[in-house]
Amino acid sequence: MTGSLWRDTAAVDEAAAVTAKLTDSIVDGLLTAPPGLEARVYEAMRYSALAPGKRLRPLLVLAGARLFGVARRSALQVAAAVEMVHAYSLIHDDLPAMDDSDLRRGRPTCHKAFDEATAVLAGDGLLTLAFETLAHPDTHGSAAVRCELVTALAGAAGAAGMVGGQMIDLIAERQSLDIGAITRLQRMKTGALIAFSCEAGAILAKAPHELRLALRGYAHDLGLAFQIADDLLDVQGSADETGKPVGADAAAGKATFVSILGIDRARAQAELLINQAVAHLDLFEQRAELLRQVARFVIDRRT
Ligand code: GRG
Repeated sequence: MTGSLWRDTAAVDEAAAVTAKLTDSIVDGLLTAPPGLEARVYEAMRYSALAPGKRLRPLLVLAGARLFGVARRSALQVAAAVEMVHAYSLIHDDLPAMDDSDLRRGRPTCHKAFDEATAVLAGDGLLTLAFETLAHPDTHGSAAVRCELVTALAGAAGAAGMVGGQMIDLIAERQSLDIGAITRLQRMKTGALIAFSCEAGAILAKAPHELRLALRGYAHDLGLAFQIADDLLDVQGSADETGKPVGADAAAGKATFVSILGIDRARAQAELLINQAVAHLDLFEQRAELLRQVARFVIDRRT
């Protein structure tokens, strides 16, 4: 089964809209503010985690879980957890000590809407709540499965994954990296969380190793294609569409896939990666059609 790469726009858009609604309702429930003064940090967490975004990682969790018939509640708990980790990373990335950004998801960044200290705490609160959510019995009846999810997300989000990638990214502002080093940086910074999202359904279903490996292969190529699309949007997109400042990489003098390869070759590389990603899904046959469509969505997006 090779699967059509003609994007069924309506199917993906509907799946994305349903995913966003369901995931946001779980996050909303988890972020009910208590009556004390600490309500302010809940408000900041809600402001960022419920702001309009693509909810791509939750979509990957739900699409992956669907391959194995995982219970909806389990998949949604994981979708909410991964989105909270993503939201935390955006809050901290926007801080003056990092990217110093004023605009995110079409709104003032968390530290602009609140203040820097509150934004740091809101990120910390979202990160820790994500792990509490994975460890909750609603996520899975088996403690071993919950533990595996916690370990996998910690690996993806920590110094061997997203945090390590962000460290390299900060160093890249002062030191030029070649394409191999940039590829590694991006696999860690954005690819690791995308890979966790793709594999989570297999963990929940205790799926055979070879199926998990196939999803890892899909995620590996998808993550890089996502990053190239992001680099292209930074050059060709507008702040109105993306909801964040564009041209930031060039302004910071950072080497990206686009600055090294040029627009046409970067676009061709993203297409190649998407074809490779989809090829990993052959053994799931028709059941993986949504994941195939999501792959297309990732490089066709304007936001
Ligand atoms: C601060 C530990 C720490 C990590 C930050 C992911 C990250 C690391 C920074 C984000 C900076 C950035 C713009 C990276 C490019 C790729 C990316 C993650 C874009 C934002 O993700 P989308 O496009 O955003 O999925 P939405 O708003 O749609 O959820």
